Amino acid sequence: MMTSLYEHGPMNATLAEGNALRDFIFGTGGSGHHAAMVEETFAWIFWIATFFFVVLMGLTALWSFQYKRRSTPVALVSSSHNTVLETMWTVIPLGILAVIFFKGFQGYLDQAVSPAGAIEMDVRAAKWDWRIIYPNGAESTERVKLGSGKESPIFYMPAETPVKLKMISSDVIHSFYVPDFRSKFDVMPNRYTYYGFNSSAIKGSGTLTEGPFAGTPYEDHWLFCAEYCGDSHSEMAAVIRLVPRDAWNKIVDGFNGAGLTPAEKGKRLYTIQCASCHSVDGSKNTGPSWKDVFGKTETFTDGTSATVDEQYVRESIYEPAKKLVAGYGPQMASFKGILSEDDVAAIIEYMKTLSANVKPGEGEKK
Ligand code: HEC
Ligand SMILES: [Cu+2]
Repeated sequence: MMTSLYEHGPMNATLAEGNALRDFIFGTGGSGHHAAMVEETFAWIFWIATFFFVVLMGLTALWSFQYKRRSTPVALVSSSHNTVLETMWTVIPLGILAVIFFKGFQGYLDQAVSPAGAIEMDVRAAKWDWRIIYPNGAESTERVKLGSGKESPIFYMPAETPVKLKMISSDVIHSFYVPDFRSKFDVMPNRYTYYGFNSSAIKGSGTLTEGPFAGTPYEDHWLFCAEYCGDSHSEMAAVIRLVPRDAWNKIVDGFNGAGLTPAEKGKRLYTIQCASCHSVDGSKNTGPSWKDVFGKTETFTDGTSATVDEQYVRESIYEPAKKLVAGYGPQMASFKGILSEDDVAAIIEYMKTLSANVKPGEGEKK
């Protein structure tokens, strides 16, 4: 189990080891088949640029010395035109740029078009959480603590498997960025974007030590948001954990949450979608804490007030901007179309368990 974003060491490399330049530029830890492609293209561009830098700077230095103004300032007549030279310095760079373009385009298409037979998963981005919905509809409930104390999800992915991610945002533009995969894809509101890759084999960064899958080898890769999306953008992180395909099937089945009570289901939803802005311990975050909120009298920015009851909570989830709690801004996006009535009911039950305003037994779901 990782403890902190900052303490965590480099992820293990899957590409040729011992390339000092590559390691210097990218760090180690490339994973997935795109990483090698991106690094290769980058190396090409790097060496072409280095070559021209050396040639141009060398000639500049040489000629400024050679043609330095000496005692007899006689201006030489320079030829106005050299067709051969001009054709060459047009055609050769054009060819080089065309090669760079095609290599880059090929790499882009390879990521945007998913490999055949890929397992499809949904990625949902919202300020400031990543969610991955597995093919069985389940979501990960495992969390890793970042250096700031924020808990971020651990997404399980099958190793050596083609994977297709269908991504959408429910608010602003985010960007799905996995440095180890050398890939970055925008995640937009109102439009699906796709990112496909063949996951690497596990090179063994460790074995799970806890839970029913103890002993399973795994390998972790950080996921970040690479599009500035507001206050907690820098904490919009998650861990992508590769595990063997058969273990993945079982782990993901274990996430489906069958047999939970409404309050437990509400807690799950809270952990996955609300915890980045709402605490349950009374501390103020981007949004108000949920501790003791149910049943209390809330005051709004327009000076009015209301009791926090079921009706109000439902409205706050579906139309958060309608009543703004005094002291807070309109940061929360609507969960209409994202949370069902059942989900909202479950969250209400969970909020009741957090509030001293609800007497034990009162209002409990029978
Ligand atoms: C991006 C940050 C953010 C996220 C994520 C978020 N909220 Fe909020 N929420 C806020 C802010 C800010 C307020 C206060 C302003 C307002 O009333 O809209 C608020 C207010 C609320 C209120 C009213 C609380 C009160 O004290 O009166 C409820 C209920 C609520 N949110 C539920 C949810 C639920 C349920 C989720 C997850 C499904 C969620 N929120 C996710 C930011 C967020
Ligand atoms: Cu973001």
